Amino acid sequence: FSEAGAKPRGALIVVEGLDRSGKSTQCAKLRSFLESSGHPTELWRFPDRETSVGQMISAYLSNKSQLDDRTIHLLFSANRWEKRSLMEEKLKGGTTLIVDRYSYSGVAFSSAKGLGIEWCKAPEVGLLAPDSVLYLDISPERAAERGGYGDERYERVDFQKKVSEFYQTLRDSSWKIIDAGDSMEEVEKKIQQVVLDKVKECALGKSLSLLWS
Ligand code: T5A
Ligand code: NA
Repeated sequence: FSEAGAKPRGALIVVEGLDRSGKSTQCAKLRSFLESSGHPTELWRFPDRETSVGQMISAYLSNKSQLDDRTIHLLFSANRWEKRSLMEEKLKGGTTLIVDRYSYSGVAFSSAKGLGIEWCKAPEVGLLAPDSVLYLDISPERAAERGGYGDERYERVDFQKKVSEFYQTLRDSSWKIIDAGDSMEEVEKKIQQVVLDKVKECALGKSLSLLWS
């Protein structure tokens, strides 16, 4: 993507963390920050509840429907695959994408239910690998004290503990651990420099790679 005349590509920035760790709050702040710094940016989220697959996922999460554990896992994955080509197009066109949850959520949540981690990773192989994963680190107990907790299927402290253990097994060099117990402003500041550096690196020709190969 660094050939002469090619547009500098956008960065794929993923934000992960337990339920109520502050991901959506920080994604919105990060988007305004990047845009005001002159970087074309879009905010995406998974599950994308707008698509037909996303509507099935949404019904499941709000306990309006029941699905077998493997079935819902594959739907979450399909929901990422249905956006993959658009994702690549946007990045190559120079747009930075901030993505609120991605394959790491997919694997951590399903593994916490007892599905094998390798089985969980398999359908994610070949999706675009993030340039940076910001992991908002908070204890399940503190997260549970935050607004709206307990409304959806996975929002139970014991389950979130298991999820956090599986998240740790997925860490690699693209991850940055952010203390999400700090104030919103502190968290925001910590994220900004990490992301700005990554956006510059991508514009200078860092190549896109694929999960988990
Ligand atoms: N899932 C997801 C899978 O099982 N497989 C998958 O493949 C994927 C993609 C839905 C569920 O699906 C699972 C994971 C989830 O259980 P979702 O739609 O992302 O995922 O969930 P939401 O309910 O939208 O979001 P979260 O519960 O994860 O919350 P956030 O986005 O982490 O937190 P946020 O920003 O909404 O903040 C929560 C509250 O805390 C306050 C906010 O004001 C808000 O009230 N807050 C703070 N308070 C104090 N200090 C701070 N620093 C704060 N930051 C935020
Ligand atoms: Na959210």
